[in-house]
Amino acid sequence: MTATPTAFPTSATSRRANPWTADGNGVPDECEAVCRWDCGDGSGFVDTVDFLALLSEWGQVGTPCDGDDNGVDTVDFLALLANWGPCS
Ligand SMILES: [Ca+2]
Ligand SMILES: [Ca+2]
Repeated sequence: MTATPTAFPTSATSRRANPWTADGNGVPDECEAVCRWDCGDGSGFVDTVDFLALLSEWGQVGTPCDGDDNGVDTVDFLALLANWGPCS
């Protein structure tokens, strides 16, 4: 007896439920990952504006420039510097 292999679902049901923005902040996650440190003005560049935004948020938890939700600190500062420039 020959059995026909069961096909994998081809519909969109196997895709992520919400590919747009999982955290509901309106920023596409795909862009958000790349532009994570464009946290000051969303200009598409990690630049001085974002650096100043990070400084203004220093010590605060859960702000746009707090990359790891433990308060804006040196780790976030160094990560911002490491991602300096266009988000592309
Ligand atoms: Ca910026
Ligand atoms: Ca942090």
